[in-house]
Amino acid sequence: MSKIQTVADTIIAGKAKLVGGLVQEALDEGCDAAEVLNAMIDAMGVVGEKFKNNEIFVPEMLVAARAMKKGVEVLKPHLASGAAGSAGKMILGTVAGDLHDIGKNLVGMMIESAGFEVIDLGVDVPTEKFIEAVKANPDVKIVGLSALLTTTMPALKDTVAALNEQDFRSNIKIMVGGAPITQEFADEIGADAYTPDAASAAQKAKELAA
Ligand code: B1M
Repeated sequence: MSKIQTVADTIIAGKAKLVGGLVQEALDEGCDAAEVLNAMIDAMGVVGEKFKNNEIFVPEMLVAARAMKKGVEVLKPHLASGAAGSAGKMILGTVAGDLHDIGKNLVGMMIESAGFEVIDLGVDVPTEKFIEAVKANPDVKIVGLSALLTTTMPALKDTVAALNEQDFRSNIKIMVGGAPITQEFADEIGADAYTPDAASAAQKAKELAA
């Protein structure tokens, strides 16, 4: 079995203590960091499928998420390379009611490596906190919102609507993403951009801030 497959299987099994070492071994053997990351993302997809099929439950999803995070820690220096801050500032967060942060963290990491300073507000972020953060950072160029649940899509919509009403609106661009989000939904709620993954989010952020 390839080392990358072992990393993926270890994430699915939620063996957080082993993942860091295995990712390092994969890198030492010459595996490409992006390839390792993609296999890890696919592993979380497998975890999601197992959850949907009632083969595993929330605690198992949680340990898989912990394992994924341990692997990302080891990968981070190999993926992120840009000089933070030179492209501008971005505020990022997962919307109210939503605790998923692995995708958001990857988006933040890739956007940082595209040269942005990322102010990460975390998960379950209420609308007012996004607004306060923009007011506290008037030079911010982009606000990025992540939502992973169909049940938090309305919170995403409400946050975008509230941001759209602010005096600072013409100074910022709003980017949205997350598994249930589509370009159509982004257009409907008045966001400036939707991207399906972390790499395209970084590319889009550079375009929007140029
Ligand atoms: Co949850 N969960 N979860 N979960 N979870 C999903 C999302 C689910 C699809 C699983 C399933 O049923 N197949 C399902 C949602 C169904 C739906 O809404 N249609 C689900 C559910 C139901 C739930 C709970 C309701 C379960 C329960 O309690 N009964 C609960 C909700 C809690 C809450 O948020 N209030 C819950 C809880 C959890 C855990 C806490 C246990 C854990 C999260 C831990 C953490 O994040 N720290 C968890 C996990 C791990 C998952 C799955 C298995 C994996 C998510 C993940 O990290 N994926 C997930 C199944 C799946 O995704 N297939 C699932 C990997 C990550 C790299 O991908 O986050 O999609 P993703 O990010 C991508 C893109 O979406 C995009 O780029 C990223 C990287 O390429 N992207 C952006 C994300 N944000 C972006 C922002 C952008 C641009 C792109 O611009 C700003």
